[in-house]
Amino acid sequence: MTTDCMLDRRRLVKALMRQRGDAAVVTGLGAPTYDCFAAGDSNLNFYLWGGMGGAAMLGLGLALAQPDRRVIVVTGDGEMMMGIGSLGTIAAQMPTNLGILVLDNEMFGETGQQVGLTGVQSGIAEMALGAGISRAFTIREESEVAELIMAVTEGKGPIVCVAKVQSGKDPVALPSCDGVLLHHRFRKAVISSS
Ligand SMILES: Cc1ncc(C[n+]2csc(CCOP(=O)(O)OP(=O)(O)O)c2C)c(N)n1
Repeated sequence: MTTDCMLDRRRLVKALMRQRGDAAVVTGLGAPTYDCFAAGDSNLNFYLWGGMGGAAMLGLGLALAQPDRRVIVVTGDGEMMMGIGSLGTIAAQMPTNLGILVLDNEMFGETGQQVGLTGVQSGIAEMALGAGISRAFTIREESEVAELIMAVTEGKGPIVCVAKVQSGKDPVALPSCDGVLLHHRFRKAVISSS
């Protein structure tokens, strides 16, 4: 991890969740899922326990199916890098209601803190711009958090925001890992509030 990664991920995610309104939130596996659950459970949260690389694409499908609802993807740098090609598809589909937040700790926290590619040369916001996403940026300072939250929750999408966050030393907060339950309660919540 470089000294770039200073933001408190739990505080950032908690602040984001306070401003989510009735957004559907898809969480990438590992620490981003725990961060979102720790901020408060919701039937409108869809926690991914697997499917590494699929969070942004799942968000795209939801955003297209629910055009009047905000869809927020909260994921990690490792998860996003695994599905990096999805950004080209998202740019092509241009869902205006999709905001993607990448919590970038420059490592695979879940599996033992191996250095990830964003800790070497790669920049996810730059890759998003290259994929054709018109708004993508990276923040490193607390003073930029409010702008990031506004962009993820309300900005005209598709938007990719990257926050350089500290490695997770936070207490693990585990939502249910019953996939059937998570699927049904999310589907019911989305349908009943559309
Ligand atoms: C296809 C696949 N490869 C590898 C894994 C193992 N794995 C689970 S979480 C994870 C790292 C996730 O890193 P990141 O998205 O950056 O999240 P962090 O925990 O660092 O916040 C890895 C490699 C997996 N679950 N699936």
